[in-house]
Amino acid sequence: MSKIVVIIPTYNERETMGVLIDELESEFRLISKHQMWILIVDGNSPDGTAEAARQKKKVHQNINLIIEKEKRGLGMAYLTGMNYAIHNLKADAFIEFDGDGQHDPKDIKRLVAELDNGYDYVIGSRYVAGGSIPEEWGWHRKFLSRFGSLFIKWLLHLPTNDNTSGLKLTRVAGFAEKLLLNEKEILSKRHAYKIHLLYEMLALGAKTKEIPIKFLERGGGASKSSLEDIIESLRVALVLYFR
Ligand SMILES: Nc1nc2c(ncn2[C@@H]2O[C@H](COP(=O)(O)OP(=O)(O)O)[C@@H](O)[C@H]2O)c(=O)[nH]1
Ligand SMILES: [Mg+2]
Repeated sequence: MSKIVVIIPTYNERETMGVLIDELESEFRLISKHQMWILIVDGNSPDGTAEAARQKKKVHQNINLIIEKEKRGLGMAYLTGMNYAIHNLKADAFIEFDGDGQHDPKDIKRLVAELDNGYDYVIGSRYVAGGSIPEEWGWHRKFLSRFGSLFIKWLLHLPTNDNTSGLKLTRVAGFAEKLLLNEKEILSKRHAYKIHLLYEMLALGAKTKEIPIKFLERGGGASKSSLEDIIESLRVALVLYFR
């Protein structure tokens, strides 16, 4: 029996919060082998996301809620969640999961199944056979996402195909516990932290598997990623290359 914590960063995701937690809780019932937990890291959303989470916390005992002082970037929210999962919740593994409806709660049990199969790092991949990005995306967005992953793969000689995926499972013992999960060491406070941690996990020799996922359209609300995140991703990839 492992303790697995699903970390969900949120900023103005009130529209999806309640339904998402309900769906996750019902999926958890299918995973009887493990103890499943939810950890929401809210960036002090003005829209009442934390309040929606608090309502669900009253009903379910496996929900933790951290409210940051302010929105500090996706990477900062995840680092806060990861450190809390490792040190306070004593998690055996954690899952990075978006709070906007783009990740499918049904994929959780597929990630966990690969942990059971002995993998240390399981990536929900949009760019392996069976995976996909939203049909609705414009061609430029599709191109940037696909080309970005390919460029990172080529530059850093990575074995993985989706190098900016936001849905993944990480084993703590021997892996996450060795990552330098702090503001000083991480190369990006925003979305690009993902490239840095992926690189570090592979360098640690994590047994890695990509499983196909369908990346969905947002359930509501608005994206917080921007052109800055694309530039930042390029910067992080280049820093890793020159190291
Ligand atoms: N706490 C916190 N959550 C964030 C921040 N930026 C994004 N998020 C959340 O992280 C998840 C992924 O962000 P999103 O903007 O959808 O990224 P995209 O899918 O790459 O456009 C969503 O649930 C966001 O609400 C932040 O600075 N702080
Ligand atoms: Mg999103």
